[in-house]
Amino acid sequence: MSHVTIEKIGRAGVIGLDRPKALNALDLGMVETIASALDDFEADPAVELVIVRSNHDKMFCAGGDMRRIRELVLENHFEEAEHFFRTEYALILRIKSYSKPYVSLIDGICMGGGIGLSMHGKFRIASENALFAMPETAIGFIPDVGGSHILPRMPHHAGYWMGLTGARVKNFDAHALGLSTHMTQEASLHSLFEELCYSRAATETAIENHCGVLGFQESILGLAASTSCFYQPTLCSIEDCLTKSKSTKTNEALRALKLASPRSLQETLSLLKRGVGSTLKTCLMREFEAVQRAIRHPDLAEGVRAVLVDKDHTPVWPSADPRLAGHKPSKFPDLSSSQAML
Ligand code: QUE
Repeated sequence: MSHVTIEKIGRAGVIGLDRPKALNALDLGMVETIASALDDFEADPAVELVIVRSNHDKMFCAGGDMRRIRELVLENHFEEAEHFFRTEYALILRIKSYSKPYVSLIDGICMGGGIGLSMHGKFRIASENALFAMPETAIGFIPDVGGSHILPRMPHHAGYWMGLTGARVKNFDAHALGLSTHMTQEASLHSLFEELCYSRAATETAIENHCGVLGFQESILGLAASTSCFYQPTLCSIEDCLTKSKSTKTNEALRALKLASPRSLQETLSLLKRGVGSTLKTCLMREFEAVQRAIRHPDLAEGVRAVLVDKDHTPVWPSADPRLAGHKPSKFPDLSSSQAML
């Protein structure tokens, strides 16, 4: 059974994310079901647009099913883990070039795979409950799902801030950064949905009938305070800048960087820098190679353990161990035998 519902409502093909116990985190079955629904909707002349939404309150999609990925990795089932990401990335490319209007209704948490499912589509409608983040460095992973394409193209270097620190962004900030294309209120989502399904207005007109006109964006100043250090070229200089700035925002960012996997941070910065000049397809191929490395490195299992399994939020990163950093483990003495000698 897949945790997605597929319906035709009026002129719309409707994809409903339906895995509330995991905040709609995507597993392989969900990705496959969504991909085949997109094929069917594209071929069906009665379907004029596609809507993606959650069947449950307070969530859009929390990401990929990283607990499952951790289990596969711990059993050395790397091919099965890779198969999930390959299938997910194919879906993302499909969304990017989809021939009918693709509308995401985002009314809650939208992280990682949720960003992948929505951000490559044409219309992203965010309510006041929408919360966007790419928090993968906290679990020893990388901002994938096309993150290396999206993040380095965001204004104010904000994507570097989001991808490295996992910062959560909402409301006007999310709109100013291009995460949402339209803003609305939770209270308007029902009537927007009805108009999308049943009116004869163009998709964009239907959306605009239910979305607000932007006023003065006070919060953009706070955003600049968070992101200014992320123009720095290296992790060291970013941290140095944040340390010297001593504001609430820079302290928050610094704390997140100190908690994240050192290996993930390096890999992320490199992916984002290379992604700015690359197509989405090239970015996804590069991310897939980075995923192949990440699932073979012990930081991932430890990060998922600390954040999603035990939830102690105190990861002990193998990549932070100076004895291991940059070296092949085989060059080091076997500690158990040296202890035996003592
Ligand atoms: C980084 C991530 C994820 C995350 C937290 C991170 C992620 C993900 C989830 C998640 C959250 C709640 C659930 C669940 C998964 O959290 O990818 O099943 O119930 O799926 O810091 O990449």
